Amino acid sequence: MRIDFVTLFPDMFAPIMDASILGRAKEKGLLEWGCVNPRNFSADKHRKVDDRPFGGGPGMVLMAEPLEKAIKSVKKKGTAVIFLSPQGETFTDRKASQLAKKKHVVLVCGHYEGVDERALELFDEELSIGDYVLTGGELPAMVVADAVVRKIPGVLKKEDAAESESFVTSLLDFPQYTRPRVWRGREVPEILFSGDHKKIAEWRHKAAHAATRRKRPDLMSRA
Ligand code: 4HQ
Repeated sequence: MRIDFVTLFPDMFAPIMDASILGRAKEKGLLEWGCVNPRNFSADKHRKVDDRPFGGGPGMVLMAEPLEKAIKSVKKKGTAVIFLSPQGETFTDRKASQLAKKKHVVLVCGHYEGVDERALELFDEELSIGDYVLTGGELPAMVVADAVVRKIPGVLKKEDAAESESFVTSLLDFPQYTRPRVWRGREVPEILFSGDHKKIAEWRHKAAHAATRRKRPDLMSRA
């Protein structure tokens, strides 16, 4: 997959996108990514990309023209163009699975008070990562990229296969334990030392149900 970020702050991306599992995905040839800066497509001699809102009010609005040119410079046949904003449909793990099937995704990061309303037609989808307001769309775009890239076959090790996970099974993860066997007087459940893999799987399934009922009952009532 290739991901292009349309952003006024391209320096924010490499520290996240080239580290850890995303970095390894790139090294393995499973991910390519790049940034395109609308400032490089500004018609203005001062490379202006924002202006004051018509009708007055605080802040600045991103102009449609440099955004359109930036998107057009990377868009191909079959590209999914996505705008990150609190006004979007909520991003979910299910949406991540859908996007993971795409060959090319463009994630457009807004700034300031938002973008000119007439630019919305440039996007296939508008997604929100949650009901809170951030300073820009860069972190949301990387959140989406992270959740999508880990779904690409070969990105995760076999052991933590993306399909067997929390949200896919619509349950929270079962509790995990590691050494030491006793910590501050608290013991690891005996069953985990039994060597009986069927019994352990049953116990984990029950524990996942109990945790979901207690912490996220809203997940249980879903499909
Ligand atoms: N912003 N989910 C404001 C977000 C956001 C979110 C991105 C801040 C867009 C204009 N994006 N800019 N929450 O808070 O996606």
